[in-house]
Amino acid sequence: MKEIKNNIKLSELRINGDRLWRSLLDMSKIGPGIAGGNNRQALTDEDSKGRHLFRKWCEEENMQVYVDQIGTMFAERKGTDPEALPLYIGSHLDTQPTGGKYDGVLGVLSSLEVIRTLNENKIETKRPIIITNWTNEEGSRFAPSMLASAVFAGIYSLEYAYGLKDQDGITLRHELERTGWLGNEEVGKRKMHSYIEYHIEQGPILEAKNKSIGVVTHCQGQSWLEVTLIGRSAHTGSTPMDMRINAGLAMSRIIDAVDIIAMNNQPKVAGSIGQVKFYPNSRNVLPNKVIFTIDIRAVEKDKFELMCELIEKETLKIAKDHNVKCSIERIGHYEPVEFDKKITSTIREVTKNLNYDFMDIASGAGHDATWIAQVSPTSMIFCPCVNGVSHNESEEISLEWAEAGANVLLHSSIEISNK
Ligand code: HGY
Ligand code: MN
Ligand code: MN
Repeated sequence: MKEIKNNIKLSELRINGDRLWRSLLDMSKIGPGIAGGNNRQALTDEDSKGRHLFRKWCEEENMQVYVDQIGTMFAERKGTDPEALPLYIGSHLDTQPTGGKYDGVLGVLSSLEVIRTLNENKIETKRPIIITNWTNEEGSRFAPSMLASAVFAGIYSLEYAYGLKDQDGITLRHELERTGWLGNEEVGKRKMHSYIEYHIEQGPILEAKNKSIGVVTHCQGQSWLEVTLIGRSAHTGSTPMDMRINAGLAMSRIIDAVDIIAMNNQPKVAGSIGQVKFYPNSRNVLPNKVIFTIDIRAVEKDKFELMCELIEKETLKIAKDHNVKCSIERIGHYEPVEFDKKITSTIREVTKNLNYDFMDIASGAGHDATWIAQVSPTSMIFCPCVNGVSHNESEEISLEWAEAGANVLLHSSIEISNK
């Protein structure tokens, strides 16, 4: 086995956990939330500051940083064979409005830690290794989520993405220009050998089973249905109960129905509503319009299709029963994904060689890897998170967990970039 500096064997090489932890904490100081987490929504000034810090760190590692037309960042470490297709590793730096410090960020900064470790040990790889920061993964400011990776995979056009608006009516394109992250590289022109994304599990399974590593074999499907109900504005005091056209009430019945359908189709399905808008949103006016998004998830294809069908049917029925007009627009959708078996087995073998406890797992959350799997052999590595909490400012992981996953990413990267 190759000897490297201080005569340690390549197999004994490990990342520097303290350095990774310092980078995570330094990044978390940008766009702080109100309760210890982060609010660095896509293409805000805070997101831009985080991107500049990431670019500075990459340039300190002599990486060339490229930016494409949707703002995705690609930091390249050259390989010995410039003709070899690169290995891509990475995730996203944008956060939810009440996000944690690790969702997405752990994957990007662990990828940087892999490069730092290779550089300080003067380890060359055949393939270039490219760290990626995908724009607008969260979809909280601009829906749908995982937007840039979807455009990269040819799912959505760049024009469609440019025209997406946030809740203040500001377009994604405007924000790319305003923050200076409108790159000139054509989106999706890059060819990949493979892509690995390291991410927190965002669920309770690994911690409950006392496993340090999740070898991610699948990602559940996700569908976002934006529902608009039209009722009639009326006085909440003087309008008799039996004379109301109450869009708010119909919405509450639909929210309940979504939960019942999901509970009746367990296991491995989820149905939720996270965003609701009332118009005119006045305390003593019945809403004339409500807009809300139903988030549907399932691991298995047939259950996913069934959930989407049942929920859409029940939504239309409840609206009719309440005499409110209803329109449903699918604003985000991807089928359940099985990740590449070869990449997944490399991750599993590396994990075994590093003696970490692991289990195979399906991802409950969506990730950029879900779309990149359409255009390149792709897989994921998970680490546990405390009580499975995520999309919450109290999201927490341990240094040991972070380190274990980053070591699996390091050795998977060495393995694959030398194949
Ligand atoms: O919605 C998700 O699963 C991810 O956070 N984009
Ligand atoms: Mn994420
Ligand atoms: Mn997220």
